[in-house]
Amino acid sequence: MIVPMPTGSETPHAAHADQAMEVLDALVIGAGFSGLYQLYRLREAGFKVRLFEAGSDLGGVWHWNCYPGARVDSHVPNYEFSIEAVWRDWVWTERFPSWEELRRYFHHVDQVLGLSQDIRFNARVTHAHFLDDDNLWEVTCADGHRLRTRYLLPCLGFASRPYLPDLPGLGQFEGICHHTAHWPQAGLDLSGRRVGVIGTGASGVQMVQEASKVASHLTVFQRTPIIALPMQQQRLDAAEQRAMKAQYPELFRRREASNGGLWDVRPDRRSALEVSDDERHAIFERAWNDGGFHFWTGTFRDILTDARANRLIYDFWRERTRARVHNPLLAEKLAPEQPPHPFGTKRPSLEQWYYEAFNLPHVDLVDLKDTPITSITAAGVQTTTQHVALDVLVLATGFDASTGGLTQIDLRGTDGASLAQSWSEGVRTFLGMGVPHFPNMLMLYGPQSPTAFWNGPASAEVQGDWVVQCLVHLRAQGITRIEATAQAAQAWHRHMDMLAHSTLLPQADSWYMGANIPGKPRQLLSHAGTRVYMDACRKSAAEGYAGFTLA
Ligand code: N01
Repeated sequence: MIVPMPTGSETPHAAHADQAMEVLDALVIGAGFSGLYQLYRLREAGFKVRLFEAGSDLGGVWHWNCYPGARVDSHVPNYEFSIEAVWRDWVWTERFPSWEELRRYFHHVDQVLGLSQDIRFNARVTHAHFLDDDNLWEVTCADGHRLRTRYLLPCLGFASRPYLPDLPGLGQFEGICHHTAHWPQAGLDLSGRRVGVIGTGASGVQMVQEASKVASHLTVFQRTPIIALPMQQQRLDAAEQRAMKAQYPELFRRREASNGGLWDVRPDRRSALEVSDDERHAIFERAWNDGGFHFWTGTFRDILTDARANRLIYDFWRERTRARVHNPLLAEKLAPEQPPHPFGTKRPSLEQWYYEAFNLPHVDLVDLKDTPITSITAAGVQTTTQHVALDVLVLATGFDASTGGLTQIDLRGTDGASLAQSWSEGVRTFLGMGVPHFPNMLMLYGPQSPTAFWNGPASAEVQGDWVVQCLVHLRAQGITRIEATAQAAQAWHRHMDMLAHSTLLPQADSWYMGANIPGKPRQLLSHAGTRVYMDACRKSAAEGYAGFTLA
């Protein structure tokens, strides 16, 4: 544990050196996969490193998202560290583990790697200001704790700032109301209650499935239908997993080399348009049965780039989905004839009995496109045509994704502007890691990295190794400052834009495009090609960190 330093009356802007203040080589923010990997590897490399975590435990999103039914949608063993000491003695019970099992996994990781001794929990970073003369960051937490660090490594994930929509009267609701990512850690019993869920993204789908089993009445407020894919959940056998462990090193090597970080999800190299109807159908069918993201990114190479190929997979999905919903009017709401957006350009969710839930007599769907919410009342939700009385209102309304976790910290670099101000017209980074005017800050799993299109643990390790090697290089060369150049960031922005427009992704109002938050600049926030991305990172390193100024 870090011994808390005395908190003086100095403001975070204090420029003078405080003799008592701890000075680190690196401070990691966030105890999810990326942050924990940085702590582990940097400590191993001999850096004086600590980790600050806003929550009271490890796990990142798996600490905060403890709503009923929350579970990962990348299957194991893809979704775990490739560190042998960690995987050797660990077995999973399910192919797509629940948040409870993921928390147990994080505790196992901690037990094996001894990480929490260098983590300060309940430490929400509120300010980080760069001290230009010293090439150090001065970091302040909500409780006033401060320290200085050469390198600042935000590992905030893309979903650390929940989005609460500006619904009139939200504060007046007298029942229980929670955002899915602020679910009570002690849990909340929904049995016998009238539950309303606003939002039908991945969180909403999981919430609806569980609530449908216990609520006395469930109302789902849908603005845009989700294209939810069959999870094909499985119980896993411990003996089979142990037998498979001999292959793990090879699987993880393939995961590292894959596009997206799932070793077994690979599309056919052909176009969906160049095969016969029968063959295309067979490939769709196989991916459907394989479950998970096989049906999203594991069929044909042009599903996300060619509108005609995209429509073919949408129609397959729609036919399968409609067959599960008894009421044809409801089926049309959930799986409409005209796609709400091209297939897969909004994040598909994985479901188990989502569509069947709507066949239950106590489950209703309210289509907010037809009848929008006019206000939240003390007793429920008022739409243009009805009042829905509720005991529990769940806001499954998503996140200020990718940037929100960073911009809510008062991060200030060399020009005095905050990161939020610097990005008010749009994100500018080099390689999604460095930001001009913010020296010695390298972001992991952040905006303009492949983040949303990259399996978390794979990204934590592959991108994480790049950062560790970079810091080792700087130390060996006696360099104390690294900063992305404005030219490199501009070129990266053009590259991202070109990439976005080579796909169908800009056609959806998704959080991928920043389009779920009113007023947020519209741009593709994640790099859509892991291999191209890592090639660019390696090229920069091979050229002495081209695109960065070293001093
Ligand atoms: O959030 P979302 P999420 N009035 O932004 C609706 C990951 N994740 O928390 O589509 C009414 O996807 C909004 O409607 P619309 C995963 O990457 C993973 O579900 O904008 N509705 C939408 O339906 C995922 O993609 C896992 O029209 C409003 C919903 O709220 C990401 O996190 C589990 C509204 C938000 O959906 C985010 O998922 C959970 C309003 N004013 C999350 N504002 C797993 O691993 C918003 N909505 C399984």
